[in-house]
Amino acid sequence: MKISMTTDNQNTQLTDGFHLVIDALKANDLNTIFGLVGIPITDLCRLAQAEGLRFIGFRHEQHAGNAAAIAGYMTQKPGICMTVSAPGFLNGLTALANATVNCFPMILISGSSEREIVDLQQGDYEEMDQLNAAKPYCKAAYRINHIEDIGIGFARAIRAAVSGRPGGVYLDLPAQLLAQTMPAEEAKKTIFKVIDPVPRQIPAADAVARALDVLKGAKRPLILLGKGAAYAQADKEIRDLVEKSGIPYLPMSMAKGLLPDNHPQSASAARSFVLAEADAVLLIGARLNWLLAHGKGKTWGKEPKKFIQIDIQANEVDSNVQIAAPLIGDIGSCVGELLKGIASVPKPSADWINAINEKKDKNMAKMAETLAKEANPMNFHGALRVIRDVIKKNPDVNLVNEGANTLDYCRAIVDMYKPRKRFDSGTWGIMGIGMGYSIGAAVISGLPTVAVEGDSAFGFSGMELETVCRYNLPITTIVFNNNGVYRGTDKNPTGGADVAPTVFVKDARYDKMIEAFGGVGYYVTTPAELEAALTEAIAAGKPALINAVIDETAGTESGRLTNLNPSTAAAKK
Ligand code: ADP
Ligand code: TPW
Repeated sequence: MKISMTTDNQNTQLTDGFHLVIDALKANDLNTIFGLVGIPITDLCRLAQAEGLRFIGFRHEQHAGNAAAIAGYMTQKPGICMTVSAPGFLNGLTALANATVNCFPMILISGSSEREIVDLQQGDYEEMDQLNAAKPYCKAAYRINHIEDIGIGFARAIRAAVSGRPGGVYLDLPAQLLAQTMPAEEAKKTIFKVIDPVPRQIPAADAVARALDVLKGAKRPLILLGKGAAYAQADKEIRDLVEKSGIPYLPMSMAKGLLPDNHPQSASAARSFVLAEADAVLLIGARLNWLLAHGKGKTWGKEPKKFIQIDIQANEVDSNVQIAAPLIGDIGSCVGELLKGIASVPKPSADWINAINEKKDKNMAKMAETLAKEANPMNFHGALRVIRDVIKKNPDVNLVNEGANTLDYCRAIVDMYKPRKRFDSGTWGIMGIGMGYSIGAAVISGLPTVAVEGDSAFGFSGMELETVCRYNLPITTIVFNNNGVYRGTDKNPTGGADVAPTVFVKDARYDKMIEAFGGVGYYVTTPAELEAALTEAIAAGKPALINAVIDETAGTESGRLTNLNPSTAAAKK
């Protein structure tokens, strides 16, 4: 509130909605805005920059929203996305919904048109009832109508985003609100820093005892770490629990690196085996959704399982199968309580550990053989082998990953060594997070970021290469170019001029796109060339795109999700 805007007749210093919005953000250390300007927020974005906040402007709101979402995931503070009304808001809404589904805290702030005209549907510029449109797709939605409520409105939005299960919040700022004025001295009192926005939630003692009892009775225990565990920033407690219990663990894709993937207790290389064979499973910040086959069926084997579930959201329990021991609270507190009793839990038997290690050795040897093959043209495995090696040498790099085959193989092949370094398509399996997450991760961490992208996946956010170059971000985008969605070999069965639905322009020069904005483009066709380009690009710390030409016959339809892909019986004739 340094700038007094104007004075009224009595010479009282006045401030306005624009200033108070910025003050509310600053008071809560929300110092970065990802957004896209236009009526009515252009001046708000200008003012934010003038007041020392960082404003990162995008070419499409969905990617600004994705950047905010990943910033929220990395920091436990709500990421901030700012958009204009109706279409800008709707463009951002996909990211808000995706953040909510993934339990990432963010606030989508959109300007909105005149309430009186919108509500009577009299046809205003960018007319839309944004508040109600947002409600079904986010954790909470609020509108601030009066300038005196800006401080309290932001407090509500912040708390809703980060307390309990994190998620997306929509905050509607009518154009009129921004222009409202009030005495600056009075206004000062309305802005405040939210106290303890992420309160600890301590689990009940009997729930802890019940969980320990299940572990004590287990013959083949398993710990499953989800992205909630990574988000919780309880890295030391989780590592202690794994190591002190001696229980093998499996990380979900975004929990990779919470413990280094080469940790001796990682059962990743024996995933199918442990899911089928374990008799007790401790879920830490992971939901039994489709990514875990809903906790039942073939994946989970014949033996009945006993699940212990640590989660902050009580009604997540029993969502798909019965949970024997729910442990409700924040992960740091729950794991801390389990640690106190872990000495009373017997170590897993040598039989269980040996069986897992045997399976791991066998699968790793098989994978090593596949990776060692020099395929020409280059395939997914050849390319990912060198990416794995480069990441191992640069463990601080943020890795963003999307596509179908590109996602499945990269998750399996590229090891992570540090927490909250892997960001991917997540709970929805969404395409389009590539450049948004990369920009968010690079801006928040200041560290080199590598996006491993299917060529289709890249297309959803490709124009943000200009944003990457404009802010000179240390982002290297690798496009796995196999000429289409999944692969590039489909044919139009009619013989007509249109290509098949999954096919793109052959040998597209994605590397030239980044050159248009002043970045460095590489065109590579062998693993050796890819390794050299990636090493150079990471070291340079400048915007780069590597067009990695991949055998167009190498992918499978839908990657590993073929079972979810209905296909017509007629087409199979
Ligand atoms: P994954 O996709 O990696 O399996 P999910 O997104 O399905 O992970 O699950 C994350 C879970 O973590 C959600 O159910 C969410 O409520 C929970 N969660 C997030 N943060 C915390 C926290 N701090 N403490 C406890 N649970 C949390
Ligand atoms: C918003 C459907 C899932 S995976 C994919 C699409 C279009 C792209 C796969 O091809 P790509 O990868 O990226 O070239 P690869 O490695 O197999 O060659 N729209 C949205 N989300 C999803 N998931 C889709 C469409 C889809």
